[in-house]
Amino acid sequence: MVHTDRRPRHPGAMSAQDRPGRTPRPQRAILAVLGCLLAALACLPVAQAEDGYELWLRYRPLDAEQAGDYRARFAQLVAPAQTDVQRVTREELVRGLGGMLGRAPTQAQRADRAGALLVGTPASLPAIARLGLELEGLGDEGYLIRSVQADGRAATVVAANTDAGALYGSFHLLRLLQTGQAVDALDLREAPKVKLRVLNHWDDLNRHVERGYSGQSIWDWHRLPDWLDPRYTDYARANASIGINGTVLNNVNANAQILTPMYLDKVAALAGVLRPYGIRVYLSARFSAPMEIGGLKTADPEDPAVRRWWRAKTDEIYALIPDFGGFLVKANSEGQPGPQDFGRSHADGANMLAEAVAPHGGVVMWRAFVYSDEEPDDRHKQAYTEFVPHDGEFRDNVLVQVKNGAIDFQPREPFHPLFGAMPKTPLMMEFQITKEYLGFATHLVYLGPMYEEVLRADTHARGAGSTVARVVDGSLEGHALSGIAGVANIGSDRNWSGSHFDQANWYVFGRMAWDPDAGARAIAQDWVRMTFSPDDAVVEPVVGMMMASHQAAVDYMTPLGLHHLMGRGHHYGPAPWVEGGPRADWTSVYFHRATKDGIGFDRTTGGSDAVSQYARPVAEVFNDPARVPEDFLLWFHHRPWTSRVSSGRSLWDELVHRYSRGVGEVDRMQATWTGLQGRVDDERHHQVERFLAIQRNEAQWWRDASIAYFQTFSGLPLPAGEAPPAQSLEYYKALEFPHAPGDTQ
Ligand code: GCW
Repeated sequence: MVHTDRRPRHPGAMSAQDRPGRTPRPQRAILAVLGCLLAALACLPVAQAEDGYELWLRYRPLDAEQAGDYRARFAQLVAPAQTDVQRVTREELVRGLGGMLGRAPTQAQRADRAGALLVGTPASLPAIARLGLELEGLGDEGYLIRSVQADGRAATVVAANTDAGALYGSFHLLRLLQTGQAVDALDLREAPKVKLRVLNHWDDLNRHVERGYSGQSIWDWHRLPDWLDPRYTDYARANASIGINGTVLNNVNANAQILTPMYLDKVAALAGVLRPYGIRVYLSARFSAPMEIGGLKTADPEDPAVRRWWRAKTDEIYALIPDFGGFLVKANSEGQPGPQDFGRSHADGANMLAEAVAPHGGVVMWRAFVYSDEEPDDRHKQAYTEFVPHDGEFRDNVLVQVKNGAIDFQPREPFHPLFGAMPKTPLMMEFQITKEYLGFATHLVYLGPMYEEVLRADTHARGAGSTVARVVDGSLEGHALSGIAGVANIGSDRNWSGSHFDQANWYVFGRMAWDPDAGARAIAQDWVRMTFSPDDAVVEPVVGMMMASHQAAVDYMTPLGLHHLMGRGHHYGPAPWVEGGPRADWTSVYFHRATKDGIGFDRTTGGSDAVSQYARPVAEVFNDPARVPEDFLLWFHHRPWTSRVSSGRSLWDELVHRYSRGVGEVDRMQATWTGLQGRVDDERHHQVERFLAIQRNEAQWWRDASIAYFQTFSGLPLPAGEAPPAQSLEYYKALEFPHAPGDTQ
């Protein structure tokens, strides 16, 4: 990426001694010897730093045979660079093709030989216009990639209606080469199914990142706007390569200062870096900003002065950033201010902001992650209870942003009952990419299977096949606006995400936001090929580890539908014993409800009745202990310790079995990874190996602490062959982690 290119020089490149020179003879001889030495050195394989900075855009030289084949296909590049987007597209192609094929293609204004690559739009490149391709239906971000005859010669074309489409198509073409695909008969058509594909940074202005485990915030606010860290460009490249087209720069627990002129200048500078890559910036707005930075006495959305303030503020933002995306808002949730503070509804609050951004084409993403302080009801039910009555009241540039599950990004949650329950409102998915509840950045947990499970879940809102994906992409109810957000795992760490494997979660988020029907396994295969090695002997075992990793973490942390059992505040490690404190629904005991009789949260019709928030066919399944997917058994049911589960074991024995199974899976991951030594560069191999060792220890800790604790309720012995916890329950309870990363401030 933006750093010294340490690739070995291409053997054919001319060096000083090859050139006809005028140097006197004796010196020439010495220089010739030196030159030969230098040339020899240049041809030695130079170890390339593999510190993870380049992500999946490494563009390492391909093997000779493949490179030769591709080189003939991409000998000449015809890609205009009249606009910023066109310029970065061409730069990326030159960088990518040059890196992989050993030499950059020659560049030309028009194709005049076989093996040209034409990139652009009918407007930007006459040769593309002449091809008469069917670009209708590709919208303003889609593209096609096709092997064609252009003016009688074999060529490859990446064509789109817009520059952004051509950029996305170019990244796709590079991916084909990175993953070793045949390129002689290409005929690909792609358009994103979801309109807004957005990262949410939970980054504070002092560079602390809430639930961030990869260093400080990537945004160096203090040095902005004058210093534009090259990382911003590489961040934009990485995002564009997976189709992300928006980013919310600051934490939803927002500081109103981001809306002051000083910070807006910084935001505008970032927007300038991201714009050529098709990425719009958005900001989290603090609802009480008119009082905090506007000098008003109220932030009541019905107050004319408040409305005027937001309109003026919005106009000010658009004057600086004409393509500003809009606002993300966390309101009346976990102590954040909101319209309810003034007796108004979520719709009133959202609509006020929506009205301000509407003339500029902006949107409001209003979060549904709400649960009230006073509300004694099951927290699972509260978002639905608060939002469903307002369906149909939101302006048409408002999206309601819903977490994948009803509690809070737990290791596994059933899909949120709001999906399918607000047909008149575009519902945006909010996934968490940062692993707040899944081992921070040290545990290898690939989130692809979890995203896939949620997106493919059937809400039955309009009969069978009404998947969450169809709700989110807008097709179920015919919404033009649609969106997916991911809480970013990006920070200042050299490898961006805190660990090499956490890069895969950023990657899969983008790919699934573009196509919610994409498969987690295929995406993992692409990622491994691009990030580690195209060697099948690496790809298959690594993909195997990744695909098993989410279930493994669920097993060793919260099996059978248990949830919210982590340490208080920082959320690090097991703490099923957490009780007391400011609110019951911030404790573990509230969620697991273990007693001498059994364990689990009764959300059936006889319990909190959360099941009834789902469409009838789903509710019936969840309500029935014999039919509910076992992965959600204790999410919806309180079950006796001795009741039988499908394996034939008692619930207690199954619980212990699953805890151990999770730990066992980490053992297998370690063995697989150790076996890859020498096939993966030492630098990354070593770190992953050490992180897996941490994960193994912590998996054991989760198992042991949880079993020691739950055994005090079940009173049952461990099944035969199960090792007792290594330490006493008191030992685990006494552990403290005062400076665990990512905590709220
Ligand atoms: O997951 C919880 C986190 C909070 C977070 C909140 C939210 C930004 O523990 O740190 O605050 O959810 O999503 O608003």
